[in-house]
Amino acid sequence: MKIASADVIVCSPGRNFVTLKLTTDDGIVGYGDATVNGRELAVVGYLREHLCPLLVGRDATRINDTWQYLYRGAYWRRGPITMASISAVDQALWDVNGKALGVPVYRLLGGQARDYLLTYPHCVGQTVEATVEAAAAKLDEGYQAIRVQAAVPGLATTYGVHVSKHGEDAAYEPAAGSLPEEEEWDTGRYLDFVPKLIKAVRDELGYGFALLHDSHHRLTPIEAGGLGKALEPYRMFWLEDTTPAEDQTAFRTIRAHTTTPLAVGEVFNTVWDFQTLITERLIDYVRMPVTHGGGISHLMRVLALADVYGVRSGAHGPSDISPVGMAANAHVGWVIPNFGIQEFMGYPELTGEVFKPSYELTNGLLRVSDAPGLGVEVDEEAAARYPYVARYLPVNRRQDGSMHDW
Ligand code: KDG
Ligand code: MG
Repeated sequence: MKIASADVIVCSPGRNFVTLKLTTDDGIVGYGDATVNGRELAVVGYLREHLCPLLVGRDATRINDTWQYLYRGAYWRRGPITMASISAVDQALWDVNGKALGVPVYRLLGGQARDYLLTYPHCVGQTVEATVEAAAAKLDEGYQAIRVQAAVPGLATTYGVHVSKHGEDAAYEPAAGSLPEEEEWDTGRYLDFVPKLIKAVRDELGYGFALLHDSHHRLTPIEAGGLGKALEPYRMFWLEDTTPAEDQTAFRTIRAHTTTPLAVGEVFNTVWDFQTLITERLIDYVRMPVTHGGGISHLMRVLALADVYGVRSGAHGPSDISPVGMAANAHVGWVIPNFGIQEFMGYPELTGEVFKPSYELTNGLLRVSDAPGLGVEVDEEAAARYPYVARYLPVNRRQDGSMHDW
């Protein structure tokens, strides 16, 4: 079975997605998600110009060898663009091989290890009261885990609580237009506010569910340690991305100050980004998703290392990872021993016109289907109706006008 063609589909059904389509000489089609929010066309260029020509004619059954060829064969390797591109190839090859054998990908990865995947949605509000209400509504729907974010008083904007045409939780839907939106940041106001928010959620709704919060890379290590300590009474499931993620040693300081569980890695893309964090037991959850982490093959390796150190999975699952990438996350979660939780933010309605996943989400529990491959159909005619829209993610400034991490 050889790869006969490699094509890239770029579409914007509610938001931008980049999808690699591989077709074999016997007509089997496999898909892989390569969406990097706000930098989509850089991945398209990497795929079209540099990877697709290498793929045509290759043996589609040699998934590991192709991965090594693309990774070791790239002298300028790693980074989100390269690793999302390699990931798309890897996902598409697993999809092809599952379809060729008539089995779901999870069967090829070792088989089912659990009956469902615990997921968490986003609960947001402009006030603490509105956020508690949003959280209560999700718990009423049957969710057992929720992430809460609320507007920080005194700031014009807060990460995670934008109001947009797709609803309140659209922080990750970049603004269409020529320049990034500018958000406002003040660490003091944030640190004063978050313990009050989390306390209100526990006081009003109790402790019978997993509670998560995302700091989105904005604190220093000592600030993060202090926040973790302040949140200890509220038994968080995790505190996410407290500090800028490129500094692994920051977690030594954070860990020394708090027992609140820590999650990191949604912007990571290789096992090397986790080496210190995992082997020194500095984190509790690996946030790297299939789409940005070199594919199913590479994420499985990272999670195998994590398992040795008692670290569990918690894959990134915002709406800027397509349903193909979400399905790939789910197949991995279905088979590994150290699954923790899966983020499932949800999609704009239009996305469903293009991507038809067969996984099912019921009462916050995600189940993969027995459809061959990854189990996601892509309607290419529908995709053509929604062309790419140039969009940036926001940037972040402190109140004195200087730049801060977004
Ligand atoms: O594109 C950026 C988003 O995916 C990111 O901001 C979402 O932090 C995020 C999360 O935890 O879902
Ligand atoms: Mg996050």
